Amino acid sequence: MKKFLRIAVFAAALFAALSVSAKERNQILKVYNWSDYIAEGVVEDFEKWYFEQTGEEIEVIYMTFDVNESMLSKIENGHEDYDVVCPSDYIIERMLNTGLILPLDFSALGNTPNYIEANRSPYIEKMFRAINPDIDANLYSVAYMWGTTGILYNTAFVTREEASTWDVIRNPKFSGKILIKDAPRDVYGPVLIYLKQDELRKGAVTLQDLMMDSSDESVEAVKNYLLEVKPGVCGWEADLGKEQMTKNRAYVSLNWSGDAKWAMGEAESVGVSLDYVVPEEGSTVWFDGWVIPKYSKNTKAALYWINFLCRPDIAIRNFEEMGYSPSCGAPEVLEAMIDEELYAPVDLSYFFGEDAKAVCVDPVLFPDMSVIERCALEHDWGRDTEKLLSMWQDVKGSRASAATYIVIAAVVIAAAAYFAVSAASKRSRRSRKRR
Ligand code: SPD
Repeated sequence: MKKFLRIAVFAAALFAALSVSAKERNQILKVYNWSDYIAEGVVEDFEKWYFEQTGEEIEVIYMTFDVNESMLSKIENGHEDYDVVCPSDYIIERMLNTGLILPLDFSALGNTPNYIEANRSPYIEKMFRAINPDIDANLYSVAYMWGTTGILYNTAFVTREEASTWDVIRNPKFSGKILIKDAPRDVYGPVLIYLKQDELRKGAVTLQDLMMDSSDESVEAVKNYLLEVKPGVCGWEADLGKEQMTKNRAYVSLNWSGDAKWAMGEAESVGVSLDYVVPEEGSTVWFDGWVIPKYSKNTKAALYWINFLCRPDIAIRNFEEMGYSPSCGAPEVLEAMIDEELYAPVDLSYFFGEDAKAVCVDPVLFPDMSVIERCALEHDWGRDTEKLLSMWQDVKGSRASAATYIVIAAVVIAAAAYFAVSAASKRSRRSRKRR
């Protein structure tokens, strides 16, 4: 009986494997997205909706990443055939510049409503145009979520004033309780803004200048600053920091607004009070957007995927579960976010149009224009990116120090000497026995 069961399980597994591999490539959609970045059930609902719209079956193969650069390298160097991926602004810029992404062909949508064009926010449109002055990024990519980079802090230990400067990550009061995002560009920008605050105030440089500044001098300055910060850091995290904050394991986290919003909600339910602020010196504003890489093998389903995520009800579901601000500028999205009991009015006309001059929405998600004005978009560094990644390794210490190499070499030499001596003594014992 046991044998029969084993054969049956094997046959079922083989059948499942064969039926997946028997699928035509145009029945498969390979999606590559950030981890923790989509609400439960959305993938399955897309599969059903695609069938309703086109009469064609689709199976989504959903894969995730934590770091922009590792995702890019799979496409740039590995030529992986992902159909649709979700990089951040400066990576979209790089992909545009290097011809790695395809223009969006809306005619592929046939009679399906075009939610992408119907719900574009004027702000997102403008920011996407700023990605590359020569090529309109709106023709190649569609924003998914957006936000700011700032400080998430525990209000029981950190005051708002203390959190309102980037120097909080070097404040000895919070040593051992500081988390830093493991995202080199998102840390480099704010730190450089902090270091250059006097020049910024005097107007000698602009935020935009700093976003392009990959000079040796600036990279070195940021590196030295981060080396000073490092002893107080309890983690360089890609996704786990938000949870650490809700559990009181860290008090200060250099983080994205979406993670902050999620953590603030979770923390409240366990009696921990967190808040988020964009430091006074200025910061970065970022966008993650969908693009279709040139190695895509199913551009039609990829476009449908992007279109589905721009449907207001889907945008609301994703926002409610993930905590990230949707890029969809539909009135339903604004409506879903208004809470007059919880929030004071903010001016969101920049995002939702003139009717949104004073709306009661969480400012962590949709900051007032005054905050946006002190934020800038990151830009691609081209070949200098290597410089940044190498600085990051030096700071985090993943590169072994000279001392580590000396210790390893000493252990190897000692082990080799031990084996050589014991082999020689065995040989001499054997030859003595023979005699
Ligand atoms: N868990 C999903 C996180 C996605 C956040 N993207 C922000 C990128 C900023 N460059």
